[in-house]
Amino acid sequence: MKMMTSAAAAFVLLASPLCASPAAAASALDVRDGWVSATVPGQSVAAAYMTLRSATAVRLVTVITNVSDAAQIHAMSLENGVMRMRHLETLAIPTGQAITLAPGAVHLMLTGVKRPLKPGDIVQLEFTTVDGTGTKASTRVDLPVRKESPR
Ligand SMILES: [Cu+2]
Repeated sequence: MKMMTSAAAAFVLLASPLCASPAAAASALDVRDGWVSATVPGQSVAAAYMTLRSATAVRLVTVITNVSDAAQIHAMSLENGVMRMRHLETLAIPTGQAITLAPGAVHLMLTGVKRPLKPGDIVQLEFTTVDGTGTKASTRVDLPVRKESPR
């Protein structure tokens, strides 16, 4: 009887910090200042830029859109005086740190864009992240298209 009581007390102590943190809010990716570059006639690629934050450390693993066959995470680096794009499998988003995707830096590359994207269009993106425990979460955003040549 006494053991049951202490077990119950321990459960309450363990459970309360979990109850205090809303799981849904903690797993959601905060996407700000996002935009997608307009396509250049004859080209089927576009780039997406934004600032990403997360309340918990996560890795961005998948991005899908309603306008392209695929979306890849790309990094740009200067190699022997030439800017090169490198495909990243995942993008780490440490707790509370702003990760900025910008022209000339890390960006999302939309490939196989199905129709021309022009300023004023809206592109839906869905991000899938994985946290340290392997739990997946998805975040959906609508980003405006702006006039800018994809790199
Ligand atoms: Cu790229």
